[in-house]
Amino acid sequence: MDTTRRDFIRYCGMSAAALGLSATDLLRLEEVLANPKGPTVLWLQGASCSGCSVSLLNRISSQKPTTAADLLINSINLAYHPTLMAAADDSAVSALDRASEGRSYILVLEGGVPTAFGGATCFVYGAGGQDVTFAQAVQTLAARASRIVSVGTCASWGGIPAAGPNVTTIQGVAAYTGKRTINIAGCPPHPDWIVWAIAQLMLKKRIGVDAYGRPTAIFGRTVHDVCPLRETEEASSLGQAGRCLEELGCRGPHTQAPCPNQLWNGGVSWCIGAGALCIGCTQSTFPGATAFYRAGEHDD
Ligand code: FSX
Ligand code: SF4
Repeated sequence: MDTTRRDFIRYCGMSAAALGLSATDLLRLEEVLANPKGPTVLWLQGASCSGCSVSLLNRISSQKPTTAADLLINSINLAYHPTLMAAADDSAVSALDRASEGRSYILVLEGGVPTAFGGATCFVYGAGGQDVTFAQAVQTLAARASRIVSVGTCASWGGIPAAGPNVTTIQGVAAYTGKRTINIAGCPPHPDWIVWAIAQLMLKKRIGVDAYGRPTAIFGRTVHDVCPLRETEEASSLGQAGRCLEELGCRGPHTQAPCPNQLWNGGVSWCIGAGALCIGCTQSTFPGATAFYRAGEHDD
């Protein structure tokens, strides 16, 4: 096993190691996007806010790989990523074509799939003089992918872009393609969850999933199961530190995620730790009916 691969596996152990991305790292990303020895990963973005990609790149580490660039360049052969790759226009599409023809690849999809209007509310690139919709790209690339990872709640089940009236009829990738996907839920997902899933697939390990396609190794327990505020006095309003937020609408009891144990932003905090409620972003029903989405409640 080469050193790079060993480094990557060490990183992937859901450890406290962290990643970051500097301007220099981005330049390196522009220079090197193909490691011929590495497994190929193709990453496409549809109806989303790009927060899943930002989450992946928001990783800071004192151990090798020290940066997201290390991770992406030296370990994952990320042959296509619309917002990270240096190539643009035809050369970017050529890179995608080259990477998807012949050899097997892991397809990582971020964002929901708009299906109304022939998918024409979300174009991802042009090919042969034709604009290609996200829906078309997903169908084509999913057909040849060795595995498909839905990164984020949008790609998994529709998420925020599919909320409310959903006039573009956004679907999750599995519902749209009819194919099995590994659903790395979260809006956004923790970077370790994303990397963990890709690593498991590169290592050809079996990933056990729940009824919603989420890996049980990550999403096997509820936030409430491991919340440090269990059995504490109920808060009657926000800002009462150290009190359980259930009466205020905390969704922790019904949300499968390890946030209390893992922490976010390089291990700094998590939603409840920062005084907010759990909003249930790893659930298939997210965002669900909240005051934000009830007609009239926010009208003047
Ligand atoms: Fe969705 Fe990703 Fe939420 Fe955003 O792009 S899971 S809207 S944080 O980031 O797809
Ligand atoms: Fe459960 Fe939320 Fe209370 Fe934590 S704050 S114990 S997750 S209800």
